[in-house]
Amino acid sequence: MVDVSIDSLILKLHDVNAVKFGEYRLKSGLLTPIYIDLRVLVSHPALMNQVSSLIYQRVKEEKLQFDSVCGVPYTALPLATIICSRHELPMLIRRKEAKDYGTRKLVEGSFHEGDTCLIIEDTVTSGSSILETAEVLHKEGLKVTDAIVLMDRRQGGVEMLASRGIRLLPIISMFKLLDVLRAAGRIDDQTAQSVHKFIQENNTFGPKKMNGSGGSAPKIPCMERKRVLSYADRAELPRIHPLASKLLKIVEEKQSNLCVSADVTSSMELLQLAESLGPKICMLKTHCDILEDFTPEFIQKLQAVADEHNFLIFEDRKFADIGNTVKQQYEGGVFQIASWSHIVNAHAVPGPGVVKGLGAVGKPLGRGCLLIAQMSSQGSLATGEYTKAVVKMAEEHSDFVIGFICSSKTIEKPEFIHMTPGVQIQAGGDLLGQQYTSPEEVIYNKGSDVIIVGRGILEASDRLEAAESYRKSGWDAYIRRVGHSHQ
Ligand code: 5BU
Repeated sequence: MVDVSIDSLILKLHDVNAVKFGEYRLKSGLLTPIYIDLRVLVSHPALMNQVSSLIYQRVKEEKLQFDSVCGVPYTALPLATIICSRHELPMLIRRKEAKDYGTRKLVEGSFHEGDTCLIIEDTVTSGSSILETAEVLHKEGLKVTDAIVLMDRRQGGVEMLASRGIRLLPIISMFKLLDVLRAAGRIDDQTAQSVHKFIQENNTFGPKKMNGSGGSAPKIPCMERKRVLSYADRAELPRIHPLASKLLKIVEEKQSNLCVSADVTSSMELLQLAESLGPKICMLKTHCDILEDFTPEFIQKLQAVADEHNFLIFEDRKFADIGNTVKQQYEGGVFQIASWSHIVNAHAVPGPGVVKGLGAVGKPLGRGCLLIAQMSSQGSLATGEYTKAVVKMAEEHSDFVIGFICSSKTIEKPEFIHMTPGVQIQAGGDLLGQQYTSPEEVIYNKGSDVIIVGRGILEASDRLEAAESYRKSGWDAYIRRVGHSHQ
């Protein structure tokens, strides 16, 4: 329901030229292939109303608590006015310059010290305009905890504001915009790809790239104190494995660090799961040997769904034999895993031969491997010195090993991906030793990158709704982690 109206809004924004494609020069001098100018909205009252309704809907969905609303001048001012007038909410106006007579106030309207003010904005690139408004409000003794934006260009604004204690809630992301316009035939694949590339190469939050393409916004001083890199920054690290980079880009783009463990026994059900949960996940994990009806045709269909929804496939095969045997198990047999699974995992128990054997098959195909450094099950023997030895083995084979299955971050090298199973929002476990930790704990406290969730989603009465709630918990925890590391 919400998505439908967002899709139609995106098309209308394109109709009225609020979104333009071509070559535009930004204030910073940088050339951008997409230009978003929502100032034209004021000439389209029906659109103004639709946007205001969507913003207010978000306020309700998130159950936001605040005492007043402030629109960032100027474009968001009329939007804030419509929302406040319709719903009888007190509004504040931030002046751009203090007037030179009378009270010299920078914020107009009545408020008390300690009040919370919700910020509304039309477009965010780096987040600096929201931050400026928040700082003016802070000086007057007001608190700002949340901001809603109509269009998020996905260039680091969410992360930068999180680092300043402000949660940014976007209505439309750049990637959604591109998807809808492409699906409607408004732009071709090449245009969509060039904008994707531009966005990914011009993240304004984080270390600047050597080529100087640092984005369009003023630099925020706190960037230099950064400890946790964003997914987007890690994707660009010079020594990162291409598959790890691809995964991190997917995570960033879909705002999802959720891997669903599709532990079902029918290939039809697995395909339905992949199709319906595809938009919510960065990866789908399989156990192909529990399927009762595995066929090469099923695999072809699964690959098509993975392409359509842009997620990776991870066969949780847990190889654990001598190199020569795992090589055959990976490449051949009924399953021919190497031909379709982007990622596989292995136990380090046999020694480095297991990685070498798998690598002989996987490396030429561009595949990646995760080593099992820790397990989620009770009484697991993969702890302490064993875990350390696994990490060392990974470091020595980083041309094929892209990361770990683990319960918490095992190494401070941002090129490695940490993925954690045994995740449920409810605490507890099962009768066979599985132990569950929450997405918040795994991502925020344990420093892992991806949550792997099976029954938490599969056993829910509404799997799609459950997947969305895991996606959101995992993503919010990441935003908090990146944010706190900058304070
Ligand atoms: P669950 O339904 O969320 O408990 O499923 C967890 C999945 O992750 C399941 O497929 C396990 O085989 C897999 N798993 C795990 O739970 N713990 C581990 O340490 C490893 C894999 Br390795």
